[in-house]
Amino acid sequence: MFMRIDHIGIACHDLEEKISLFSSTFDLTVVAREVNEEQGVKEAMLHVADGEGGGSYIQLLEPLSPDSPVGRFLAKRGEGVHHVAFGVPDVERAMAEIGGKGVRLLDERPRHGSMGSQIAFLHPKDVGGMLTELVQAPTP
Ligand code: MC0
Repeated sequence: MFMRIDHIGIACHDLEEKISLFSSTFDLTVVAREVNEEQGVKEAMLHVADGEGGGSYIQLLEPLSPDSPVGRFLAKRGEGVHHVAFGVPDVERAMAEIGGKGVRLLDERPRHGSMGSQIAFLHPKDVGGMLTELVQAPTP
């Protein structure tokens, strides 16, 4: 079902500061930046490696407001790993398969994600406390 780890999402208070930290510490390059109003985030993707069906990335996330998923996470838990995203060939099929196993889907339909992807989230309480994202990369 999963082709690769697409990205690790990291919640932070100051996107520019964390871009500098990750770029200089790990020698990573920012390949995309976006404000995603629907998800309530300003984010940057730092390329790590290429794998089957696409790349893998560190995604840095700054909330657009305290009353958003990442804003609430920061208030409750502080900065750190917010979610793990897996690359899938077909996000709607993966949602149906995983939802059919009793895992709660946080999205009724795929939503717009980084770099033109289609994404959907699974409830962290149903998968061992890990907020999980499914990512279908855009067709080249
Ligand atoms: C909350 N919980 C988490 C969590 N966020 N557990 C693990 N990882 C996280 N990131 C836990 C809380 O501690 C709490 O457990 C329970 O889940 C309910 O959380 P809450 O405090 O009520 O917080 P809410 O209202 O924010 O709901 C959490 C939920 C929400 C995961 C349902 O954040 C959500 O729908 N997230 C999906 C969308 C999202 O995260 N978007 C931002 C990234 P206790 O035990 O205390 O009850 S957008 C993105 O990443 C895009 C741009 C992309 O990749 O392309």
